[in-house]
Amino acid sequence: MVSERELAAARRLLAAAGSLAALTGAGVSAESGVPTFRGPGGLWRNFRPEELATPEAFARDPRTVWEWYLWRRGLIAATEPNAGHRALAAWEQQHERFTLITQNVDGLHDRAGSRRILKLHGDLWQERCSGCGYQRRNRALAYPALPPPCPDCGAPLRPSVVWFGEPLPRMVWAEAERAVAQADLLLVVGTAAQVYPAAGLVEQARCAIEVNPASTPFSSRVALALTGPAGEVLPALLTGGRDKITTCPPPIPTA
Ligand code: BV8
Ligand code: ZN
Repeated sequence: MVSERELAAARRLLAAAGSLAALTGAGVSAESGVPTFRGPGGLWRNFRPEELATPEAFARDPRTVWEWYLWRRGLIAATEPNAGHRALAAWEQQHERFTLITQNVDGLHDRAGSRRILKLHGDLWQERCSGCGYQRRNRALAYPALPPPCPDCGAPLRPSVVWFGEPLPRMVWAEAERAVAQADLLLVVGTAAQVYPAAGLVEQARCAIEVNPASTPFSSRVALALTGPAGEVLPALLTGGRDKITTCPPPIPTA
């Protein structure tokens, strides 16, 4: 659990930060009921990432890959954003200099009201053609045939997410690196910090606070590791506190 003393220290760092960025992972959606990737009962539990979240898997068996994504869409459609998503959306409304960067493809930050979101790994509710440039937003939970054909050229449509071995969207990645470089403080929320290059943003942060019930490779290197669930810690942290200002400890040493 997070102590009041740790929360007060985190609020002081937050109050001292002129600009803030947040990097979220699957853990921020855990309290909404969306399984994480690596946790108990996680999405990867029954599959290996290489089996489904790669272009090779899609080329080999597009039907199975689509079935997995449609199953995830159905699961996510039945959930709601939680207090952690809403706290980040509320912070964005009150602070100009705030950038939300997410590894998640579930769309729960959008549904919580966040507007300025850098989606590093794409969006489960977006589809694009593997042949031409066609793309669309779609909330379909089922299709008459899998993979769905592109309405323009007939080639298979794919979920517009970034698979392993695929590059992140260049502009989004550049904006995320710039946001972290300009941020006085980075909130690292609900990520095991195992997937790169996203996890590398934590190393680039001047000062970071981690929110996670478990430890990660960065827990010993951030300014503060708040050991608790995002749905509780973020509202407590982002409601603000008027403690005296402090400065952040020295930058995170690279590994
Ligand atoms: C790239 C979209 C280069 C799809 C995802 C060989 C070849 C190429 C690259 C590599 C390679 N070997 C390694 C790499 C790099 C690879 C990588 O990092 N692999 C890892 C596994 C080692 N990365 C890539 O391939 C990336 N691309 O490098 O391209 C390139 C460049 C130019 C040209 C060509 C190629 C692409 C990576 C993106 C993969 N796509 N998602 C989909 O969703 O299906 S990744 C996937 O993992 C999700 O996006 C997820 O968000 C992300 C990270 O996982 P986490 O979010 O951290 O989730 P996890 O379950 O792991 O952890 C949850 C955490 O929450 C835990 O810590 C838990 O304690 C915590 N938690 C639980 N409950 C709560 C909580 N926290 C707070 N509150 C709670 N209540
Ligand atoms: Zn097409």
